Amino acid sequence: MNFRIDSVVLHHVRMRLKAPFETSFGVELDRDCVILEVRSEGLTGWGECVAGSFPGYSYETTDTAWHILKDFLIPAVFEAPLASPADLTTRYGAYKGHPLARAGLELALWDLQGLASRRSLADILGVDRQSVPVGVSVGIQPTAAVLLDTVQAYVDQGYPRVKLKIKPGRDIEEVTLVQGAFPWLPLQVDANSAYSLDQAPVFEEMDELGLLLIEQPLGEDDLLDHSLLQARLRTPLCLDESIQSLRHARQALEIDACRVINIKQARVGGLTEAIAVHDLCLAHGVPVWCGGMLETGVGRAANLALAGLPGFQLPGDVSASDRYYAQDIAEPAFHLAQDGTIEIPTGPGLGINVLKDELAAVTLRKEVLRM
Ligand code: SMG
Ligand code: MG
Repeated sequence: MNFRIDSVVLHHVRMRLKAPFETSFGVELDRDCVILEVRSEGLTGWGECVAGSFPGYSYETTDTAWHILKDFLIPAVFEAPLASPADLTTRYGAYKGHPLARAGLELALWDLQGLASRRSLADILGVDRQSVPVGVSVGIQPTAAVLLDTVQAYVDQGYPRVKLKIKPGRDIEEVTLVQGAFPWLPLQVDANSAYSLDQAPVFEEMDELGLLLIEQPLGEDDLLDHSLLQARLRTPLCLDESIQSLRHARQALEIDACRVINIKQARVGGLTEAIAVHDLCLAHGVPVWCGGMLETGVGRAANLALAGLPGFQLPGDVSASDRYYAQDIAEPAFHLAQDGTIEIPTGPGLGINVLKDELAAVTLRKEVLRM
């Protein structure tokens, strides 16, 4: 199959979150991202680049991604037809970094491939599940009372596992509080790299709480320190920011820097690399789960399909659409079922329909790039 890419429309969107989302690196009230509309021979594929408004989670921002897409990656796809989404890796050639920008464009090509072949993304990936178990990620809350109310509300909605965001000074006490109130609830924490190895005693104390996992406690470039920390704990460490490629995953497993991996297709530069990380972990018996970047319905559809692969053994941060936005830019909305799962879309490609009016309503700037 050959794709000749005729044009790409970039949309910088800003969507108001239902509630502010606070992590160790800052608070987000709005979610910025770039929506990509890629036209190829009468078909339109959609992608989402999850780089946000400030370099908190990643060095990439919506503006850097826009620049990289417009000036380098998109011109590279205009050069000649592509045989498959995986072809992008060679097409990008010597360009370094910017995985979030790459992944956004790659996603639109997967959508196109599905549309052209009338197959769902899940089907193309060889997924045989109909739905995937999900959890919810709870940001740092203003007070203990609000934290308990927030968790209660998600539990009432049926989320079977909760992730708590932590940072120095806002950790053990809050986790203990939630655990005391919901002793049966599977809990995990995410520090977004806010600690250093000399704070290991915090995690040794946390080790007693029987958490599912501790996500990204140390720096993104601290693989070695994660392995030193893991050696002091029974609770599995899970890496997020540190794993930006298959090579990182292999090296992390080799030095026991983590025992679980959070896979985000965006963070590793696209679905192709995400599948490679999944396959490596599956071969090593290392459980993975699907991370989230507060995606719109576009990115969420891809996450649901990816999370259907057999190595995804833990609930993902792929919550229902109504966890995030009052009005999404794509339909259908994804709903939490009574058994704590969300259905994987079955329509061709991503299986979604982008709502042009809703998209226009949240678009700050738009640019059409032609071959
Ligand atoms: O999409 O539900 C979601 C958010 C999940 O906590 C979440 N993501 O480090 O894992 C993580 C954070 C990054 C969010 S930055 C916008
Ligand atoms: Mg994380």
